Amino acid sequence: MRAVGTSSGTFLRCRRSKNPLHQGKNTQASLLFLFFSLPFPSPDMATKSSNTAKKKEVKKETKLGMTVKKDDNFGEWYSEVVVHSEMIEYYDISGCYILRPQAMSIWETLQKFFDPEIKKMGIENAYFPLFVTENVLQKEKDHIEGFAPEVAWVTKSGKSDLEVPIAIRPTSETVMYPYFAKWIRGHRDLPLKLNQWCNVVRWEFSNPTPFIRSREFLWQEGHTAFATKEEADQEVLEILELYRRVYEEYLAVPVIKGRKSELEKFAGGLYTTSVEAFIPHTGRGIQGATSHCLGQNFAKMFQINFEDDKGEKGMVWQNSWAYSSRTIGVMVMVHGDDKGLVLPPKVARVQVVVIPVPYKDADTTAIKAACESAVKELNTAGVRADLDTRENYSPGWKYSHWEMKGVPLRIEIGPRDLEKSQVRLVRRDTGAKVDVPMTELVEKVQEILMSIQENLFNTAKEKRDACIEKVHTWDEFMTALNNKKLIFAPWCDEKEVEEDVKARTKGDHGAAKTLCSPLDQPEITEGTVCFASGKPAKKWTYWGRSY
Ligand code: 87F
Repeated sequence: MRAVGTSSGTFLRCRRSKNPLHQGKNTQASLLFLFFSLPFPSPDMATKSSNTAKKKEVKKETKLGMTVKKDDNFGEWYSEVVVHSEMIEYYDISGCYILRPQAMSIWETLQKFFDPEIKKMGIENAYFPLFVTENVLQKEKDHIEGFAPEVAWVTKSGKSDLEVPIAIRPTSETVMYPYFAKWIRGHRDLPLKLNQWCNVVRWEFSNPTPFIRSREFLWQEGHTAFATKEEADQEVLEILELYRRVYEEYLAVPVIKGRKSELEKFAGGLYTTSVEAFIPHTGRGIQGATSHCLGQNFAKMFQINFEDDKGEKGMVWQNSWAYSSRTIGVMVMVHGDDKGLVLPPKVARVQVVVIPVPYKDADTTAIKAACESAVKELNTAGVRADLDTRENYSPGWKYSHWEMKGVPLRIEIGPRDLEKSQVRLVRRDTGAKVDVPMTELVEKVQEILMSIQENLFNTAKEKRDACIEKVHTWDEFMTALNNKKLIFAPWCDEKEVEEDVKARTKGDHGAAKTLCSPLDQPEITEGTVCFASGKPAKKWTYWGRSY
């Protein structure tokens, strides 16, 4: 990547990836786009055509955009879901994606939960620059070494080379910590607790996937400094609990809170905790978010010192923690089905879509009025309801359209409903239909939305739990791995043994590694040995292939 100049400033230009995987995705993206744009016009186009066409043409019920089944080809299914649900648009730089309102609104909902929670903990928002000099970036050599190939650089402004190349932040430790050193003098300056909402760039070369592995992504990164290790330890767990809530309470995705192995932890830190999700369809674990205790490693490097109340010099204890737009991808993978996206009501931009079902000679004006009043009533009660009044699409087409977009609940109102003063509610998660009296509309809708949120979590948990396999021996481990299980095994907690397991399981699908050792540990009974080394087991640990 290099910067190219225009009259208005510095731009980044990237060579197209030679990696066939990347090219494949782009080709696939354009095919998807073609497929989608030909037979099924977007809502905008639909409105325009309905305004201009003299004769209103009602489209026949055709099969909507989803062509691949989740069980048949998970990767292609995922690409279809994120595009057809209008969350993602592919972009002409491999690994970069447009987050459309449908995706951004989910990100904003998570932000609206997380931001006030960290503020209650005394954490303040700040914003540090996107760019970092080579000098500063390389300051913490050990930390940056393994990551160096992923750092993107700006080397030009207009036609001239920059005097020194400037990196784009892949994370902000080295950007922030020189200023932590400047701002922290005495114990009264502690704790210093900052967070920033921003984008970061990591020029990944392995299989880019929308939300899950993209070259630019959104995240929050928290960076805090304390006088004592105890305070830092406590915060690590408080943040981890917030991450659990993001996944479980909002995205309805079950996660395991745990500690990373020495091999898998952030090398620059003291220890790493994470929430880990699991994708049953691929049998892969996925790190959902991380909360690190950095110890005093960065304090040493950046000389972040302070004078305590007795006038003695000390070094700060630091943490850093982040969750990213990956959260959205995990949600899509866990809940989505053959009809498309399935959104938990708490994060759905539209929670309820109301669809008029006019029959030939029915009183369409009365049906429309009933629909409008239902939407109004729901909106007033705080339910995010929307009305699909488009006249050039059949009700059946609309059902599939909104199902593909993941809307949790659909309301149908037809002549017979009108006669009986009732509406029909159809759940996206189970497909269950129920007729309710109009007088109980708000109450019933609220009840069902809560039940959908709960059901999505419970179903996901049941499916995940059904994949967990407890093993004690190497043979059991290999069988479970080949059966795409989330493996739970007693382990000696030795780095060399994990390296050995990785080496022995290396193959086309990637090696198995530790996901985390759950904070909630079952007892290690007398005589329990490590499944891989036969040495005495020290902890129970989750293993598997991962994203
Ligand atoms: C890629 C390029 C350069 C991960 C990188 O997890 C540097 C890095 O430091 C890098 N990829 N990391 C580790 C990030 C650690 C840490 N940073 C703050 C977090 C939470 C938020």
